[in-house]
Amino acid sequence: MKTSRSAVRARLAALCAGLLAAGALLAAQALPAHAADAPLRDLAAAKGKVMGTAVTGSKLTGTYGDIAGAQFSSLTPGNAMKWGSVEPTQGSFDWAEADRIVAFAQAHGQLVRGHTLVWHSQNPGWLTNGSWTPAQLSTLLQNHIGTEVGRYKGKVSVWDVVNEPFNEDGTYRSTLWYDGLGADYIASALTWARAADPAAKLYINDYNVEGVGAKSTALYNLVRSLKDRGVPIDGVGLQAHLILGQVPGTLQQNIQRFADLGVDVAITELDVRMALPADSAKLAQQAADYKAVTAACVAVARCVNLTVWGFTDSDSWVDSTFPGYGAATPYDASYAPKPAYTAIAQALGGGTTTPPTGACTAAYAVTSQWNTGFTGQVTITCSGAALSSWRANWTFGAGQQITQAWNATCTQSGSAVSCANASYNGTVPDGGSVGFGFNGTWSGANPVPAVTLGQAVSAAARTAP
Ligand code: G2I
Repeated sequence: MKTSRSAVRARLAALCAGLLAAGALLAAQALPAHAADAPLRDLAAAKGKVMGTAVTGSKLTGTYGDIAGAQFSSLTPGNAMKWGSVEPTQGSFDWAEADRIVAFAQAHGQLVRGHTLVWHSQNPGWLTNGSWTPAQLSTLLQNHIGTEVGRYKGKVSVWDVVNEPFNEDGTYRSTLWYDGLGADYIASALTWARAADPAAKLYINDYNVEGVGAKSTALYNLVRSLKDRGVPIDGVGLQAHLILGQVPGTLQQNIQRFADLGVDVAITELDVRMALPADSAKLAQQAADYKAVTAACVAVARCVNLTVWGFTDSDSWVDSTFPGYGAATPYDASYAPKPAYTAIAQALGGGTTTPPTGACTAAYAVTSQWNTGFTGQVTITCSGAALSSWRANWTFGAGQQITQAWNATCTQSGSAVSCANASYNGTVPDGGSVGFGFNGTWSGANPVPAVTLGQAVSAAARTAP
């Protein structure tokens, strides 16, 4: 795959150089388009699943942004939506990183899983250091949920409303909320979240609840009783922070029993940590572990979302929390996919077809330019490959703004542009090409961006939780 991709890149570089010399402005990037190389989000969509990752908003540029946008159909802010992040001082809010992640997701046709509204950790100091009556605590929590869920109404489609409510033995964890309000803080939080955005899916999320055991059974009993009482609960999140070689044998059975209660299930924070240094045997075991988790989700229709807790080893909580452990994610710290990546793809039905023979590429050209405006054209060409739908993404480097597009639906959020095929030009046959055009404004400079090509997310993948 690497050989073919670099060969294609070399051919494109030569092509670009020639065209630039001839005065045309062009940028292109190869997208190998055979099934083995389909992004995880497309493979997951074909199985009726959403493929997600936790992200850090400040990193969503360059290669990190390219991979986050191309491979995943759902983003979870790793920290940006936690109470301590959004309201560091009482009454004074900082939504910058959360907004950035939401805008990126919108520009890339992705869902956002909001994480998390009610937790014992990462709360602001003013909250944890205060002394509150139960009535005050209740009001604080209701306002927090109303403010945050309300702000992202219609933009965040799933919330981890309550995070980590249980101890390992299945008793309730002693927290600010449990100690002050009793176990019904959970029902209250869910009810307030439903009121703030009736369309959002509401989850309870915990760790060490992947297999059948005391803790997962406590969660199971809680969900059953909430449903019996008519409290709004749509799903459970199994975090799945796993240790190499320790995927619980009862994972699929456990997912199924929650599904049988009538709720959705999501694997919300998957990672598989190993003692460092990594070696090929450990990476192979890790691949088997990722494959087993993915397969268990694929096997249960109501397992709707598989999210990794960071996609690259350079952006994982593991290394600082478990000294001597790491390498827990599907891409290494230099963004090379690891065997775990291939394992996820295979468990989603990819990676089993003929090796690549060609690629589809997107070429960007400025076809005319005047004092404040310009006309651009993107041409998608396939050779030895074909597309049934497409999405061209780029980032403007100098404040350019699209004003109008034809033969594609374009959205621009900040500098990020994403253009999906129209209803009539999604198909690009082997040996064929399609194009779309747009008008934009520019000032000072109008540099040519690099265009990355992906397949359009299906309507089903966009709306599923
Ligand atoms: O701990 C792993 C995850 C367990 N489930 C709930 C998740 O919300 C949790 O995420 C992690 C984040 O990935 C870490 O990034 O939660 C940690 C805190 O419990 C996050 O770590 C914190 C560090 O402790 C802070 O020092 C740091 O300022 O990340 C902060 C932002 O980088």
